[in-house]
Amino acid sequence: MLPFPKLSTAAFLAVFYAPVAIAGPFEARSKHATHRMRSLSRNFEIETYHPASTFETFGEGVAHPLWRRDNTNISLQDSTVAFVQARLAVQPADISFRSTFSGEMARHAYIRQSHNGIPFANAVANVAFNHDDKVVAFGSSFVKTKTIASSTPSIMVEAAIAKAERALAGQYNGHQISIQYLVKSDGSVALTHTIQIRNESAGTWYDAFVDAHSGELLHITDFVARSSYRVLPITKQVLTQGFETLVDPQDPIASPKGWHTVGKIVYNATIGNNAMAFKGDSNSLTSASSSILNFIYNQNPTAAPNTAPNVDAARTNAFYIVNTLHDVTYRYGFTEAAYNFQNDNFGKGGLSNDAVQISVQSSAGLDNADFATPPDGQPGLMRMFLWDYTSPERDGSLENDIVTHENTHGLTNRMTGGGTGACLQTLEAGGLGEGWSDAMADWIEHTSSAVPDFVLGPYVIDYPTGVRGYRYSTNNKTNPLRYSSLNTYREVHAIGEIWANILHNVYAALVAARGWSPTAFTNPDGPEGNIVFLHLFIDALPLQPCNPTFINARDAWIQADINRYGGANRCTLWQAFASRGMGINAADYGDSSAVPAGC
Ligand SMILES: *[C@@H]1O[C@H](CO)[C@@H](O)[C@H](O)[C@H]1NC(C)=O
Ligand SMILES: *[C@@H]1O[C@H](CO)[C@@H](O)[C@H](O)[C@H]1NC(C)=O
Ligand SMILES: *[C@@H]1O[C@H](CO)[C@@H](O)[C@H](O)[C@H]1NC(C)=O
Ligand SMILES: *[C@@H]1O[C@H](CO)[C@@H](O)[C@H](O)[C@H]1NC(C)=O
Ligand SMILES: [Ca+2]
Ligand SMILES: [Zn+2]
Repeated sequence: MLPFPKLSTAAFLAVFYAPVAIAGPFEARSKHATHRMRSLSRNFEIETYHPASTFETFGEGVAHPLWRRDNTNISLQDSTVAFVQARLAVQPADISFRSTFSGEMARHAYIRQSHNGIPFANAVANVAFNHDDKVVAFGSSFVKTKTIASSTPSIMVEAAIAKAERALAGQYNGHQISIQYLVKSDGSVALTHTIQIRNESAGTWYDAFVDAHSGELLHITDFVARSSYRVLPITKQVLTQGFETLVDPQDPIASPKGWHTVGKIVYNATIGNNAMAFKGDSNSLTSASSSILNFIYNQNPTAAPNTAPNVDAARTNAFYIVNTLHDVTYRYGFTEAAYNFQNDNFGKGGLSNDAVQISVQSSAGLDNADFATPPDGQPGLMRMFLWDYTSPERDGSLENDIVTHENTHGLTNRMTGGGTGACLQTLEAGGLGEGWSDAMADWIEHTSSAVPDFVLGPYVIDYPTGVRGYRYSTNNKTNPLRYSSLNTYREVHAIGEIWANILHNVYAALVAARGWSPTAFTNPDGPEGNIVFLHLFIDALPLQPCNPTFINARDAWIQADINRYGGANRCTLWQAFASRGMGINAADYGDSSAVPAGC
């Protein structure tokens, strides 16, 4: 924590805002945090580059150059520009605003480096301010530019579209094309045409960055978060799920017009303001079974999932889960202004017309599911597949932890980096994404203060230990994963297991320290540990930098606790992180069990 200095602005700048290092080009260090190799087809791979982020958190906050004790009435934009200008020694003309939002505990500004008025795609920064208008977190991947391409394209956009469509085996989807700068790993800066390419039958959806001078495809953002589930030996286990009839499960605060109304229209089917659930195409919804808004379809476990009434039971369940998650996470801060998924935003900020589309029993795959998160204002797409480990097959839409896992990709991709859907792209950040998705499924299934081991996907593959390598557990023999396991893991779901298990232990520690609330879904104001956990989970997302590392993600939790609880859970959090190798000296995938002095 830095004290507030009583100095003139000029002196203050010199003393407290000595510019921090700006990320240089790729150096000889682990590439987890900066790169991702993607195989797009059998003979085409592309390695994407995201300049390393610096991330600092400031506890009770530091003053920015325009801060005045007697007047905190300065715009978020002005405060942000002043802080970043001082901190990074860049000019205001080098800064362009992407978006801002005010959460309960912090106000967030997301900016991009820019040159001649053209923003950079992969050099971004985020600044968070607390209620005193002091800076509490700063993440940046701004770069020192060396050679920078001319800002006037020499390749026409039509040629760039053709190149991107060919390379990515899809079609330009009509979304507005932009010109953006892109930092390459050698430090040079290219000018690009940025074009969305989709292939609906293949389930792909990219932003393609085509060099506007050479015509080369330089970079992609992959909007689809896929899940793959490891196969375990099949033994006998049947998970019988108890269906119940719930009446009015919607939360009137989070969904003021319920789950079936958009504008003045009340839909008599699995469609509404937050989500629509269909099979095949968007006309194939489940209609109400009797008078309006009754969806009573009794699943028949001995019949194939794609026969009546099982299709309707599946659409109804997926629709119910996605809406419930919308409502619960809304209470904890995933609101319209925080880039959530809704058709009508009721004038509360953010971009609308982006409710989640749920493709139930999608024929595009088997034994899996996925979720595409394009930027705020474009609908998320969840595709749920059938699983053929059993006969009849089982339906992922009827296993709530699979639906929850997928839907949480939408939460984390939208709330990290300001609604772009582009900030969990590195291997390490993608791994965190998988981890949060498992951790949310873990969180939402608790029905008491007990913290049993958690297993993901036992129903769909009909196997008691589910689809992951280990159960999530507080017992380090049951689950031996630690921060240093990142040294040997090379795949996003495997890396996600490390993070989800750390969060399982953070959850257990918070519940042990602060107890458990049975009303956490609709009352986020209690002091209990399960409520604290979900607040910190969600508050940390917008604090962390674009493409966070594990260390960044941990630091964002610690800062989120300072913002909301004045650091009351600091030692509990540090002890839990340290128990799995993420103590204060953890770095470069080397464990540390050290906690701060006094803990
Ligand atoms: C804060 O700024 C707003 C808009 O510029 C202005 O209307 C308001 O009077 C200001 N309040 C104070 C306390 O300066
Ligand atoms: C979309 O992908 C399928 C394979 O899944 C391929 O056959 C088709 O040609 C692709 N479409 C385009 C426009 O490239
Ligand atoms: C809703 O659908 C049900 C069953 O399909 C039907 O009986 C009912 O009349 C419909 N209600 C409205 C308002 O369309
Ligand atoms: C595993 O857990 C036990 C019991 O909590 C503890 O004593 C031991 O130090 C832990 N081992 C490691 C490697 O953290
Ligand atoms: Ca939105
Ligand atoms: Zn996933």
